[in-house]
Amino acid sequence: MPCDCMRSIRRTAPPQRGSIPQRRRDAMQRIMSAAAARLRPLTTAPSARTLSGSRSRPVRPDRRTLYLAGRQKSSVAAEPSLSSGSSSDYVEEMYRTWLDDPSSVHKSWDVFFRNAKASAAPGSAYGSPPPLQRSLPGRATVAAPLSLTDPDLEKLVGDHLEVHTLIRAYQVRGHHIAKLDPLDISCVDLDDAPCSIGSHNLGSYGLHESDLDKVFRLPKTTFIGGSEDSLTLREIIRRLEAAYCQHIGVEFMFINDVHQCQWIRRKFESPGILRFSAEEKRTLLARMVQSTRFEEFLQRKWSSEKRFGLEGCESLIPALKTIIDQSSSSGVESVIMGMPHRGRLNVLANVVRKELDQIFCQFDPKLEAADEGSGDVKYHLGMFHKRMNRLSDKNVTLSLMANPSHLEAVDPVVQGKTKAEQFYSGDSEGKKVMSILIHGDAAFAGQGVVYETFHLSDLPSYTTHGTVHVVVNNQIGFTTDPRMARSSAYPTDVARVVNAPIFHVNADDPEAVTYVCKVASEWRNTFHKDVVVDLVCFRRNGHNEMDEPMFTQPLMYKRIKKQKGVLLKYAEKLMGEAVVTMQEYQEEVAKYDKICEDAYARSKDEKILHIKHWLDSPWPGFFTADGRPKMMSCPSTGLSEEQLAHIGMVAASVPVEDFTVHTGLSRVLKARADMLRKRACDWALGEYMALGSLLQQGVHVRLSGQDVERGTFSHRHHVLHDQNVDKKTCVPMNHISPDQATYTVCNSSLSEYGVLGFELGFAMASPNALVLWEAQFGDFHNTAQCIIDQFISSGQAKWFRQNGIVLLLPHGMEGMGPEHSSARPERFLQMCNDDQDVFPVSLCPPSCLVHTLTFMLPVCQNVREDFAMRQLYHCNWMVVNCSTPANYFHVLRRQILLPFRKPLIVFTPKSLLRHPDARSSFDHMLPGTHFRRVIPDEGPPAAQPPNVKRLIFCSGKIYYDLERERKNRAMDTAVALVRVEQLSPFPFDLVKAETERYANADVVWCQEEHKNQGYYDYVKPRLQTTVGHTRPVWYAGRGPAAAPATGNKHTHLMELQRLLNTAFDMDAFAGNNY
Ligand SMILES: Cc1ncc(C[n+]2csc(CCOP(=O)(O)OP(=O)(O)O)c2C)c(N)n1
Repeated sequence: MPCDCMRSIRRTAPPQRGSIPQRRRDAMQRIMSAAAARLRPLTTAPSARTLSGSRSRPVRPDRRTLYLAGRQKSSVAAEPSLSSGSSSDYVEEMYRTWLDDPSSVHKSWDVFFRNAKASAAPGSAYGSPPPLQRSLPGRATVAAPLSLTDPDLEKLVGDHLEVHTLIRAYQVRGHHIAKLDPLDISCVDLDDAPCSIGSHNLGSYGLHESDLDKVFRLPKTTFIGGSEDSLTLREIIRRLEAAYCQHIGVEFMFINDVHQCQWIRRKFESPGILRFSAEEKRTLLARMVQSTRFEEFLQRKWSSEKRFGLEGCESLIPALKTIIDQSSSSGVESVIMGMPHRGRLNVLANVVRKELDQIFCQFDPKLEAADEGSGDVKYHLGMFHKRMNRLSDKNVTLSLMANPSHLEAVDPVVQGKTKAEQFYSGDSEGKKVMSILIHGDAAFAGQGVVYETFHLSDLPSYTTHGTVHVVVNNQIGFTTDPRMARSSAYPTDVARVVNAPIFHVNADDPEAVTYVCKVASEWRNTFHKDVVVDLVCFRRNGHNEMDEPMFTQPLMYKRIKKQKGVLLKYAEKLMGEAVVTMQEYQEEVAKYDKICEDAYARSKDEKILHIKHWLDSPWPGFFTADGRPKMMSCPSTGLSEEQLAHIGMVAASVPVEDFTVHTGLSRVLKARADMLRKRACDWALGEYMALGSLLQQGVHVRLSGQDVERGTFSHRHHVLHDQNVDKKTCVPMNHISPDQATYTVCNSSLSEYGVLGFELGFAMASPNALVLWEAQFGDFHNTAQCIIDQFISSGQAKWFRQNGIVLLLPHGMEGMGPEHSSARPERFLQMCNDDQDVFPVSLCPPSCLVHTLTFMLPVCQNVREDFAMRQLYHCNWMVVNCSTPANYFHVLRRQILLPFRKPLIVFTPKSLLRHPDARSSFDHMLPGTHFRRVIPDEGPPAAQPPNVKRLIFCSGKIYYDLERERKNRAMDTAVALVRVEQLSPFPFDLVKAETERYANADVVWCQEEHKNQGYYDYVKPRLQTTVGHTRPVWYAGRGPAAAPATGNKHTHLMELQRLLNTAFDMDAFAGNNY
């Protein structure tokens, strides 16, 4: 019968206190059966010992896999095998020796065997035998098969094996019965992965109550003995239950590394690990006071404001502080954090230490915003702060990254920024810079980007050498129960893909939380691998403070209402232990309350809100003190002939000795050399020149994306592979000059969301790096749409931070079908912030403008540049579609030579990569040259503008089709072709000059994309604004369509011809309504 909506109780009613739920008992029974199947008598007799339980599986002797019921299978390939017989051989060996001559074995073994033979009273057989590894002189190391006729011996050895199995079962499954849930409503559905451990289940292991006081030797795979190597079964079980079944549940036995498993076992099994000094307990109490009273303070002052409080998981604050303390003590100097809404203000206040008055004034609705941009709600803002860590006595920089509502989207961004900080500080092993990611349980399980981010964690160019993940597992996602929110037992199962240990902990036990966090940071700082802390808690209020949780989770919330606050519980515990007095506790509370009250009073003096005070990634020295660009100009982006020739030579050669490249690649390099002799560049060479020259200037360049090293279209070849030696590679770009910056070019995992987020984070760390992400084909960017919408296009407006990331998006209708054709320019253009209806004269100083018939125009080149700069400065991002290698070269270099940073979206070509006309002469790349926002027609039309009947504006590859068609039709003087290379911000000034030059021509926008796609919707109103709505703007292109392109080559070509016909048909628009 389904239970009432107590959301976490899964398929069964809540367990009675003190009793073991039937479900668990069944579960235990089942696992026992499985384990029983592994147990055999020491003889190799084919019949397995019959043990209780009915669902045992046969075990192949050559497979060391522990078969578990249901979906969880645990590989123990890396574990020393219990069934390998090493310990049993040893005992047998010992017994045989003892039978021969009792004096030839250690005294303790002698006592042991004599007692055993005499069926000693429980507990009295033991006489502390020597360690297993001690070899016996003169004894054979491999015992001949012993025919065990002595039933006592058989039982003795069998019992030892069974005890070992029992120990192992606790290590594998102890977390299943740990008391993790503060509400005790059993949130984890382990029906399919049951557990059979505990003293009441001895029978499943062939053990009996009478064995409880017998002494058993401990295997090397446990540390419960501390300094003892044997214990009674009763004590073994007690210690295992203490280690694995209380408030900490450790999931780690899937890890394929014995050393790492042993490390974890030692950390959790060693006796006395949870002993805290009085001082440590008082510090922990003080942290709990801060965490709890902060939320209470906000609630008192702003009871009707959303703050996504931490109530129910107050121990998150000591958890994070412990991780930071511990990491700082291990040498970490910078911690970069990402987290969602829940408890964020608390983390800002009590972990990052944002001034409380700055937080409180965010609640004041009357304060005006001082900065440009939209700003963001207070629980999304970021922060950067350097402070002294009291435990380590060292400085540590803490950054909490700003993030959007989109849960988990910030994960890869944090990782990218962390990687960049590691890179720039030469921290190649992650010893100085680390990341902490905080998650909600529903989001951690549900959002695919979590998985994508985990998969970056061990890739050479993406690893941050271990992240500590902390899950605020309040067992609910908005109104949704875990049973509806995930198919896995725990919300943390995703972390298993990278062999990260998972430490579940009852968040109502602050000491257990603190211990687990200590171990987690030690793990990270020892193994430099990811680790997860799962804080099992509850959410005292609704999703936010205004939300009524009883609508959907009535029973859960009835229980929550009765739940005592964790601070009070912990304070009472410490008072009971005489660690603090009531008075001391109350003083601690009063002290923190006063800090809040004082800050509140100060916050009232604030008149203005500054978003820039919430910057998570400052760029010291890049801007003026008040955050402005140091100049408003951009130098020429051209290079000297020598530089071009030198970089070209590198691009056309193999700069190392004894390196065999593929013959096909030799041809590519030779073709490059031939081109260079003609002082020309194709697309790949233009890119080489841009990136290489920036490296020469000391600018780090990082190009990342799927297959970018070779290039999807096999045109780039930035990494050469020796054809004879495995993994021998050469990156010629790193051989340009001895003092150059490093070039990082890296094939990424097959992810867009995760990898683009990562690169965005990387670009955040420094303005002096060119960070490029290339999509395999432009349309694949849509799986990273959240990074584009929430961070790239709007990041500066929301969070006052700039970013110069470059997106390279292969685009073009080439008959390849609906996919692989369109990078969806319309989407990027729709998000541009320039006003389609306003000719931006306000960007020009009045002295630089002249009146034309319709508008004021900037007059001279300097003024034009200033206009262009101001336009760029005010835009949210730049969108370009370059038609020549030279222009691509300039726009990449401009990205770094600009005095500010904006994201750059580049639609890049496919067939143009090898198009013989899509070449640029060095002349267009020399000093004095620059990126051309518009490329006017420089042929016959420009010589006789009045004769031109049609002015066609276009962008990208279609230019070459139009050019060919114009030639075929001999219409060189009648039709002018003008390329709009920078689509956004729209080059109003240059476009206007063209429309005025060809005053007799009708104005056409031509594109190869469908009418409802491409550039048309963006360009049309801007062209109309440019001509003051005095002339029609006609369209030549494909009609509207749902799919970006046809899958039929013939149709594709027909469509192309049709649009070209329209473009050159002088009567095409006659009589049409405008
Ligand atoms: C990608 C995304 N989808 C949906 C939402 C709407 N949303 C906000 S909070 C929330 C529940 C999150 O649950 P959980 O991750 O467990 O965190 P909690 O709020 O419980 O702390 C949802 C669905 C969102 N913010 N982001």
